[in-house]
Amino acid sequence: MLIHVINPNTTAGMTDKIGACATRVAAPGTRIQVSQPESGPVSIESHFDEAISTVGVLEEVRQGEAHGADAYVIACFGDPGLLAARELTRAPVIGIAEAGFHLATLISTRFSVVTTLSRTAIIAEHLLAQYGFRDHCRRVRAIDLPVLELENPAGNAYEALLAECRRARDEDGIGAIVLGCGGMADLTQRLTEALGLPVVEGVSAAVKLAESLVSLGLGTSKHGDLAFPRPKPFVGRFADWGA
Ligand code: 5HY
Repeated sequence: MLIHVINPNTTAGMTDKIGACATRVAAPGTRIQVSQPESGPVSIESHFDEAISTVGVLEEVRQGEAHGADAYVIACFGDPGLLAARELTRAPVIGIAEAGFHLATLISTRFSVVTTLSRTAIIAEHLLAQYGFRDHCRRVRAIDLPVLELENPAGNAYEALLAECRRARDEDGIGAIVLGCGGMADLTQRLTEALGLPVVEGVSAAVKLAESLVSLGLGTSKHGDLAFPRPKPFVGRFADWGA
C-alpha cells in the first residue's frame, strides 16, 4: 500500500524528519511518500497559519489522488483541513492529533498533551472536544518554544520538552503523554526511556492506524457529509478546483 504523509508546513527538514519516522514504523509492503505544500507557512503556530496551510494540504491530497495513494496522514498537530481532505478521497485520512489521542486512550485512562507554543494549546483543546476525548486528557501543556526550535540542533528544545513531560508525569495523574507536534517525531524513544511511561507520537500512530484501515478495506465514507464536494465553478486563484 502507499501512504501519503503530508507535512502541512513548508520546512523541508521537518518534512524529511516526519518521512523518516513514518518509514521507520511502516510495515513491510507499505510505501511512504512524504510531501509538503509548495506554498504556505514555514511553521504552523496560530489559527491563521492553520487556515492558510489547509489549502496546501488539499492540493497535496489532490496530487495523492492522481498517484493512487491508499491513505493520507496530515502530519501537523492541528489536523488542518482534515474533514475537507476526507471529502476529496475514498481513502482514509488520519490527523496526527486524532491518532495520538486514540492510541493514548487505549493504553491509559488519562493522558496529557505537550505541545510547542501556549497559544496553540487551544487548538488541541478544540480537537479533544471535537473528537470526544476531552474527559481523557488531563492537560494540554506547552514548552513555549517556536515550532522551528525543534529543528535547531544547538537549541534546548529536547531539554525543555523533557522537563515539561516530567511535570506532566509527576503532577497530572496520567498514564501516557501525547507529543503535540509533528516536529517531535524523532524524540519518542529518548523521551519514553527518560520518562518511564508511554509517549505517543502522532506520525507513528497515524501511519499504523492508516495501515489498519486499509488492510480492513475501510476508507472515508461517501455517505453523508464526507461525500465528494458538489461540482461547481470556482473563480480566481481557485479556478482549477472548479468543475
Ligand atoms: C505541527 N505546527 O505539528 C504544529 C505543532 C503546533 O508546524 N507542525 C507545525 O505547535 O501546533
